[in-house]
Amino acid sequence: MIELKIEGMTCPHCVAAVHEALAQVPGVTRVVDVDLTTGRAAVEGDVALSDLTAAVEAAGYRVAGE
Ligand SMILES: [Cu+2]
Repeated sequence: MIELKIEGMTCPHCVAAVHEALAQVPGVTRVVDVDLTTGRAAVEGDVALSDLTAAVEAAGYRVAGE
């Protein structure tokens, strides 16, 4: 499982957008969680963190520490 911290989510619509963005990254088999309050996201699959970060940024959000 790969965990990342998302910045910029302010409402359930943001959570849905991030969930969708992560789910569409090749190699992701499951989006385990995207939490609005903590910003925590977790995905399963064989995928590079950089690809997840790129997808999150393309959706208009940021990954903490990247
Ligand atoms: Cu929102």
